[in-house]
Amino acid sequence: MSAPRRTGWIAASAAIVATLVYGFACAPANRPAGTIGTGDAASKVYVAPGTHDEFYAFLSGGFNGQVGVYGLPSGRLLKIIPVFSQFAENGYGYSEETKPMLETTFGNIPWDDLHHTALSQTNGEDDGRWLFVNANNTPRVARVDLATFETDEILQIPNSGGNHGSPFITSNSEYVLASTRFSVPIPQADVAIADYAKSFKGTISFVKADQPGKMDVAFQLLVPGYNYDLARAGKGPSKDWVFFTSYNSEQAYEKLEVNASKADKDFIAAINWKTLEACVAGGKAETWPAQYMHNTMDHATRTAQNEVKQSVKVLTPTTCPNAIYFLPTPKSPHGADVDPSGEYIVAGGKLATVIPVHSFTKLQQAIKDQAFETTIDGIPVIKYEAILAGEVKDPGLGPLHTEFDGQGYAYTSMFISSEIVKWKLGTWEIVDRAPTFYSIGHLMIPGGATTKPSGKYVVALNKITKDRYLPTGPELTQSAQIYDISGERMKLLLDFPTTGEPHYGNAIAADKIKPNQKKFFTLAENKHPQVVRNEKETGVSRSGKTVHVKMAAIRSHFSPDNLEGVQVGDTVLFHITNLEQDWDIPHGFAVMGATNAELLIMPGETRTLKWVPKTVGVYPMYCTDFCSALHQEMSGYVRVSPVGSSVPLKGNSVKAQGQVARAAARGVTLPTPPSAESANPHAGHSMPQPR
Ligand code: K7E
Ligand code: CUA
Repeated sequence: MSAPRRTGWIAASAAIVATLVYGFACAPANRPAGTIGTGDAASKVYVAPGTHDEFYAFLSGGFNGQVGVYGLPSGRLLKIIPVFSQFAENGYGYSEETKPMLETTFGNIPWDDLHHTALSQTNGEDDGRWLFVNANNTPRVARVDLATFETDEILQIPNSGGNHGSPFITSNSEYVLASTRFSVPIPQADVAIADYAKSFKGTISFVKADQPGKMDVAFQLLVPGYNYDLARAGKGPSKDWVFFTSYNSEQAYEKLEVNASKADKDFIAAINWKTLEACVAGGKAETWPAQYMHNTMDHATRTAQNEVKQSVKVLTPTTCPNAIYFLPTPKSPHGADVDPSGEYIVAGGKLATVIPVHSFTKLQQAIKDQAFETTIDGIPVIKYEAILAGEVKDPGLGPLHTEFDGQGYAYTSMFISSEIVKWKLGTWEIVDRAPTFYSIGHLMIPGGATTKPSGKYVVALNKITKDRYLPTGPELTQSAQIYDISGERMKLLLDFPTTGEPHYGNAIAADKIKPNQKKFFTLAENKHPQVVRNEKETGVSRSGKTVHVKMAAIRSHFSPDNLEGVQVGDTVLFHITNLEQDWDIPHGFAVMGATNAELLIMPGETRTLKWVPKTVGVYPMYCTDFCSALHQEMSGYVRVSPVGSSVPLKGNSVKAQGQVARAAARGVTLPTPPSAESANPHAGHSMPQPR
């Protein structure tokens, strides 16, 4: 039996079993795989050569610590943005300028697990300035600048044991949220794990986010020792509130699979951040010592720098009353999603048999009426019935996450039954369901987290790929699928593979991002201490065992391109400035035997590669990015002599020779300033560039 047929049969029988067991109320007949890849579907995702996609999609890369940028609807991969992981392809985390971005109080960490994305918002709408992402393992949030598509800032989160419920954003980008996935002793201490219930706590952090370079933990709220999972900020009437799911209200610390799944309900924590702000302003917060790192990219030098912060403001539910309430929610909830109107809070109870929806209006009334069933650590627990707007019955198995189309419908991912379920807000009736291939986690509608979703497509972000693509050994690609949701029924248009494992993602109209693109860095504004603004400023110098090489890169040579007088054991720092002032002309740099990655140097910037030669010899170095017809000629040598050698330190200059060659090639008379390169958009493009 062929693989596709076998899988088809398995999927069909799984659907039958699910239908038998759960008797889907309004389940339409399962549609055959024939809805896939029809000519009509193909034309809907076809973006003709030379034309652009309508949306940018930013999909988290999960365990790759990066963000994949895709065009929608084509699913074409446009860029990988390294955030928490080193990226040898462009030297992120390897160059001296970017290494500090990965610094933490635990040391320099080359990796993290990136789950969630949040685009900056103004008045509840995506504004296209920044993308925020979380590091799940070593708690951090990062800001990506959408003018450069580069990581611009990373803030470590103190008093946290894993930063999963993050970085969801408030509707004017006031705060990004960060909750601790694992409760831990706070502050950290040597404590018996069996003392979990007594000694372990959670924190919910509010990270000030509205000014680039100034992210900071404004305050933290100390909460009971549960697992805090996901979050959403409110919008419209609920915009001063944020909602966090929690599980393990059992406070189990071993065999969580069983012991954290006992209670019928856990909680959504509803928190009024304006009230917390007022408490901080009123002096109710305690200042606790806490060490955490703040890394920022200095835009003048294009060099990351570190600051260690020493304290954090902490509030508790008793020092700041009326700020947090628990909403009972079945069962081990995962996602908490707020509809575009801000009225409905939808929970994905991963073990629940319904999708519970809470009403923000009812929540306000219940608080007024004090409709509480109990209080936990100073947190009133509101009666379930008092806040429930409705339940979507028999939705399928394993509801996780919900997005909204802005037309009154919600779309919930069903992890176990591998499907998207479309249902109507207010009546809670299921109106459509579509299979996903396979095991969908998050799903994403462009603008689906805002007050104005686009309602055109939903993208399924799947955990398991199985037979969807050509097999690639034991490890298969991850997978996304795009569905047309402009009609009554969802229609699968396209599968596309993703880098890493996508958890959440966001998509935004390309028009909100495209016009702001930085095309190159202005050389005249480059304040890097080792910058060269022309080839005359290049040179080599020694200070003890450190050799600084100030080098220029311009089509199609390095200057200097030959170095002598370097000795074994020297720390050689190649500071390379790309003198080009034109779009899409990076130069690369690599030297044989360097235990490091390459550099990829953008026009107008300076990047530094550190190299410690261990043996004598003559080492080639070269440009790694096919930048012109004479790219192969863009190379040179470093001569490495024994320690104490009398070979003088020197670098030649190829300025004259290089300029003559380039001028001759273009029929220009010397002298030619480097900026003349940009006057000719085709300089160096006389042949196709195999990249
Ligand atoms: Cu559901 Cu980490 Cu958002 Cu993955 S989480 S799916
Ligand atoms: Cu510069 Cu190739």
